[in-house]
Order: sequence, then C-alpha cells, then structure tokens
Amino acid sequence: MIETEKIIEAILIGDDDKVKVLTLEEINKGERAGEIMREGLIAGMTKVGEQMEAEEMFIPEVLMSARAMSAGVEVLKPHLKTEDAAVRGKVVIGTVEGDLHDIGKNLVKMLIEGAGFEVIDLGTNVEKDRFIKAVQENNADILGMSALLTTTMPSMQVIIEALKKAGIRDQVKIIVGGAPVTEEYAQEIGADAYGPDAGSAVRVINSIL
Ligand code: B12
Repeated sequence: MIETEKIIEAILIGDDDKVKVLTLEEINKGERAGEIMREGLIAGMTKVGEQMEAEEMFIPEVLMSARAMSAGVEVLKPHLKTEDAAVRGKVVIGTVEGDLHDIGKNLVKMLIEGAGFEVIDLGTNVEKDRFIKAVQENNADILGMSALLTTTMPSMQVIIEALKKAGIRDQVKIIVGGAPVTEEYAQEIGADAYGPDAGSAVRVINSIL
C-alpha cells in the first residue's frame, strides 16, 4: 500500500529530499507510478490548494511544495512512459498569457512525449502570437493550452480566434486543460477536445488525430 499520508505531509512542508526518497521507496516496493502520482503527489498538491484557499499557506510555501512535487515527478518520469506509441505527431504546448502555473502542463507534456509524440514546449505566460508562430513553424498536429486561473482561461478563446484569423485553425487540433477548464468551456470556445488530466490527454489526442 502506498504511504500516501507521508508523501502528502512531505509535500505540505515542502521537503523535496523527503518526497524524492518516499517516491523512490514506493517504486522499489513495486507500486505503480501512476498511482503514486495520483494518490501521493497530486493529492499533496490538492491539499496545498485547499490550504492556500483557506489562507493557511502562502506563495513562498506553495512554491516550496511545488518544488517538492516536481522532485517526486522527476523520480516517476522514467516509469510513466506508456507503451502507446501507435500514433505520432507534433504537439505545441504552453500555459497561456498571464499564467505561471506549469506543474500540470509539464505532466501532460511528459506523458505525451512518453506516448511517442514530439513536443514543443513554449513554457508559461505564452502570448497568442508565440502560439501561432510555433504552430505555423512546426506544422503542428496538436495545440495544447493550459490555464489554471479563471482570469487567464479566456486567453484560450483569444488564441483560437487568432488562429482562425491567420487561416490555420483547421490545420491543427486544439486540446485544452487546467483545473478551472471544463468540457463545456472547451466546446464553448471552439476547442476540439478537453483533457481533465495528463493520462486522459494522451487518450484524447490519440482519438482526435
Ligand atoms: C502550485 C500553485 C501555484 C504556484 C505555481 C508553481 C508552478 N510552477 O506551477 C505559484 C505559487 C506560482 C502560484 C501562484 C498563483 N496562484 Co496558484 N496554485 C497552485 C496550486 C496550489 C496547485 C496547482 C498545481 O500545480 N496542481 C497540480 C497539477 C498536477 O494539477 P493541474 O495543474 O490541475 O494539472 C492537471 C490537469 O488540470 C490537467 N491539465 C493541466 N494543464 C493541461 C493542459 C492540457 C492541454 C490538458 C489536456 C490537460 C491539462 O492535467 C494536469 C495533470 O493531471 C493551485 C491549487 C489547485 N489545487 O489547483 C493554486 C491555484 C491554481 N492558484 C491560484 C491563485 C489565485 C494564484 C495566484 C493569483 C496567487 C496570488 N495571489 O498571487 C498566483 C498567480 C500567478 C500567475 N500569474 O500565474 C488559485 C486560482 C483561483 C482561480 N479560480 O483562478 C488556485 C486554484 C488556488 C486557490 N484555491 O485559490 N500558484
């Protein structure tokens, strides 16, 4: 059984060394990487979010927790590769303008790469012209956009409209995600797909290509 409480606690106190050690212990015990990710690392970040909302944790501590989670992700990385390399293509991905959250986007990137796609990661705070340029220059099959703030979500629609204006909307499939994003929102703004988490992102991309 995964020692979830210990991992969650280590994330809450932002102890990256401890998260690394605990994650490695679970792997050595034979636990599945995806489950360690969900029940340990993501559960830990969810708790961080709750405490942030309740103003029991503040930005510097949240950053330490984020770093601790990333340390665990690094350990899991080689174990998360899926065997599903049936469909290949180019994916441009980034977090939209005004938004610095990248933990979820990086997880999505990792799994997409693991599934055999080439990923061009534009990073965070990516403004619309950079998305458009990257789609054009790379002749991308998929554009993935991430937003974690309700205030930055509308940028996704702005980018889709800009792609239409540039005449390249139909050349690329668009998938959106991030905690506040929903299936309904994805439809409303004219995206092709929505992925609630990193695992489903790979499935959805395979299905829309
Ligand atoms: C860590 C964190 C931070 C860190 C980010 C560090 C980093 N490098 O990313 C820091 C401290 C910088 C930060 C800053 C802020 N944050 Co913050 N943050 C969080 C927190 C606690 C966790 C986010 C996270 O990493 N989750 C773990 C990952 C694995 O999950 P995920 O991001 O949702 O990603 C998964 C899915 O959504 C999906 N997905 C994500 N992207 C994509 C893309 C595609 C294409 C697909 C298919 C799927 C997909 O797959 C991922 C993996 O399964 C959340 C709370 C929460 N529980 O969400 C608040 C939260 C998002 N932040 C919040 C706020 C308010 C802020 C600040 C405005 C705070 C402030 N007052 O300054 C700033 C904004 C900074 C900015 N301009 O972006 C609010 C947003 C509220 C809202 N409704 O808009 C939240 C919800 C906290 C809260 N409850 O109040 N934050």
